[in-house]
Amino acid sequence: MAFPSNFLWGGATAANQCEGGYDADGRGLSSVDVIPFGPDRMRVARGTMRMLECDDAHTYPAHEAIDMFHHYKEDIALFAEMGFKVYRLSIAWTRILPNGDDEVPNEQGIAFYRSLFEECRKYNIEPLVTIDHFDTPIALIQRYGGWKDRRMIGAYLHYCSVLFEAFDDLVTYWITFNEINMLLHLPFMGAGLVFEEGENQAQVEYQAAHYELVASAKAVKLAHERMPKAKIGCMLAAGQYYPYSCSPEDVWKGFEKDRDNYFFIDVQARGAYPVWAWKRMENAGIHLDCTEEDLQVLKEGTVNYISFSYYCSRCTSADPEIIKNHARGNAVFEAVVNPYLKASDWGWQIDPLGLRVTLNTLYDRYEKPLFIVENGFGAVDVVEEDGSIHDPYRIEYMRAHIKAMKEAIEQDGIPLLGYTSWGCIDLVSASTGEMKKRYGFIYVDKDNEGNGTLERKRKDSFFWYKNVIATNGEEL
Ligand code: BGP
Repeated sequence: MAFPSNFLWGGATAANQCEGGYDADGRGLSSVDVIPFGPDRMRVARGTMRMLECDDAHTYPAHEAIDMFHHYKEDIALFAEMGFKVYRLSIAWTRILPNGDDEVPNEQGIAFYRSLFEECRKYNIEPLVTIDHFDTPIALIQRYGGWKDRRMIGAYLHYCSVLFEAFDDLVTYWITFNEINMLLHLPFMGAGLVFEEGENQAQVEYQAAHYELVASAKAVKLAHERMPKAKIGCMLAAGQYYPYSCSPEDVWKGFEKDRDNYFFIDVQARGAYPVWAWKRMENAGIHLDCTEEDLQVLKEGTVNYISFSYYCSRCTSADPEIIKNHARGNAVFEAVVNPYLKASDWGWQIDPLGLRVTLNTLYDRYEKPLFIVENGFGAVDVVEEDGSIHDPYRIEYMRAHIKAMKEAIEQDGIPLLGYTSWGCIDLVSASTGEMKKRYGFIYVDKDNEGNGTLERKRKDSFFWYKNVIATNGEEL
């Protein structure tokens, strides 16, 4: 048997993409609540358009999402029916601390998550909690400019200490920041950064990254002090860069691009900045506010495991002519179309072997247990007249990726803790804000315009995944 008997099969979501209830029970406004649907979405997410409150000219998909806030019992029962061993979710920072750093937490927010975790426990589902999934309280952006400011470390730590206190008895697995490298690609979404005219963007980004890394290390230390059994990890938006050709220039370009992403995990897993990063910052004129104490904290706060998302590999070239051939769906990560791969309707290229490459690269680099916490296929689904939903494309994608994962375990000896597919229930897309881009085993009746009954339905993939879990990955 390839998969260990305690392998954690399950699914993943994020608060802002599924909960809704954005102002319910005293919840405060967060960065993700003000990222609109439509043409301004990317400009806001990148921090080039300032939007710190909602206006009537835009719609905001996070406000209702799939209303898991009111449907969580039904949804967790469906996860249990599939046999989930683990459910990855994130906590909405402002449901706990409406202003980001309130001294007294919002009891209703705590009660909501306690009830949700208890519901998981009822079915022996292990909750895996992302502390910050693209989620910076608006009050802290207004006061501090988000992660531009060192004071964010204290606010985050306070938030962590509230969570550890409130949920210690119910949660063992934690992740400090979702896709921490996203900060370089979507700075507002990743770190609440809005750029002023003439601001040195790289300086701001690397400074914010430093504060997040210190905050992450402090959270790891705190978790271990407070909760001896806790396992706390980092999280990377992974996917290897392939050189478009075997020209040394292309190989070097791919190597450098990979490093830019691994940089964060290098710090979180090894406890220090890699030597090239200091040089790179020096050469780019970046002056980091970094104290001796920070360096010590980074050393002491290394993670227990490395979690990551994997949707596709990426491809790059040193040739400007090739670079023009931009892969549409990989737009967040600058990449060119790989001629050997097919793509989803959103242009995300499909590369199961790339998952094995990624697993091996990460293990070679860090020698820590790995956890795949996002993987999946965003597609348009059609509900047949009889209510059934046939999604063979999703099954095909997942079968190939789970097979690659199995090979990495069986043939390469990779220690893998678990697999949580992304958007196990349909939810709002992070990059486009659409409902139409569906990842779920469970269909949710809601469209891009916000219409629909929110009724949940099982897709074909629901029954397929249930059998995968029941056979511990033997039958794919
Ligand atoms: C990751 C995010 C998720 C999720 C996923 C799929 O970057 O961590 O929040 O949404 O990508 O992306 P999308 O929703 O854009 O299809």
